[in-house]
Amino acid sequence: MRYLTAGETHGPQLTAIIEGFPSNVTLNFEDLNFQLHRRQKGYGRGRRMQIEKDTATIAGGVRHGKTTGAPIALVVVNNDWKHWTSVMGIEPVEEDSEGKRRVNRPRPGHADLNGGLKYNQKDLRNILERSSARETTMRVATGAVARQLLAEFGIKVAGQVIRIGDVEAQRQELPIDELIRLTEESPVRVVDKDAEAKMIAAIDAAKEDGDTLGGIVEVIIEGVPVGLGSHVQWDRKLDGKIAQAVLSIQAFKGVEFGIGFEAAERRGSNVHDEILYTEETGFRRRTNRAGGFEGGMTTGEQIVVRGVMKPISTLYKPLQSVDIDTKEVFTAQVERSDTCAVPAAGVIMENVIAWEVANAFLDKFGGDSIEEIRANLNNFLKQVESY
Ligand code: EPS
Repeated sequence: MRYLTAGETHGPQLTAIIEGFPSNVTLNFEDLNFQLHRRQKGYGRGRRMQIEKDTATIAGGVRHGKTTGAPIALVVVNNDWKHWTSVMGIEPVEEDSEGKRRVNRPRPGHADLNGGLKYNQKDLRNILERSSARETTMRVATGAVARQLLAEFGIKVAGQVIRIGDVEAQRQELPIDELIRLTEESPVRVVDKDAEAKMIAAIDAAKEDGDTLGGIVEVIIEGVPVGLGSHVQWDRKLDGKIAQAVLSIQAFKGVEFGIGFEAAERRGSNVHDEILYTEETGFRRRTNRAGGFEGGMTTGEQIVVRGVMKPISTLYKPLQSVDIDTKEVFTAQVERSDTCAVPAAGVIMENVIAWEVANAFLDKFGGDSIEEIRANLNNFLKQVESY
């Protein structure tokens, strides 16, 4: 499977095409839009989220509620476009037109300057419009489609915020359905109520100061069979693919699995997961410090991934920058933005990881229809059982 996205943050619409999705999968449009709505929630977002009410339209690949195997085309309209038709219009305009809202003061931390130099654009709006995290709408839409394939096989996805700024949530071991329910009720997607209040206060304080906050989110996937991914080639290791997907989310700077970076401090005996066997459960691990991967393949335990998001680069009290015309020192341009998007980033991370897992699932059990995939999976599970 593969997908591409297109569209600008203040353009008419966002578009995605999914290629290679199997046939006969029932697509639940409510579930798809529920993922888009989850991404728009979260304490700390700006005014833009009151303007947009993201809803996906399917423009290909689905008939009478089921996929046909043809490319799936997804469209999300930008409601804000009506305010930006002259700024973002397709038609040519005068070079020095006021209506262009030209950006010539690159914002530190954004793609503005590198993109301007690379694509030889003297209006940095041509860079920021595409580099904007608005694009993650389509990453969630494509992931939400993949997630429905995973759900057919009982695979569940959850996410929780672990840290915002200097506030860390107490991590609690909960059944996955409970974790999904409790995080959904929280405006910052944490279970720990004490941390929730402190995170909200930290976001308010950062907003007051014209500043922004980053954090850490954790995604858990349960019900994945053993053996997705492969040890035999570097680009078939599924943990590697998930890491790439997470780091490709706007503003993500780090990723870890299981105990992650903590493994550096511990002895091996306190890092690796002992292997157990019973007739009932088959092979299991006593612990899951590896976060569900050994040798680039799933162990069958929960996949546990954490990602680090840096604070959003657009600051209402901007940092120093240089005017690209005059080369004079200025404070960077202010564009409307969010104070903290960590809760939304958790939703994005869930869905991009769901995509990677679904893709690896199809690599292993591939077939053109859901029936063929199910037969392949059942064969493999029988083989594992009698191993
Ligand atoms: C973003 C800036 C803000 C965010 C936007 C991402 O948009 P605007 O510049 O229109 O205020 O709200 O996020 C979304 C629109 C979204 O759907 O997530 C940026 O610069 O990345």
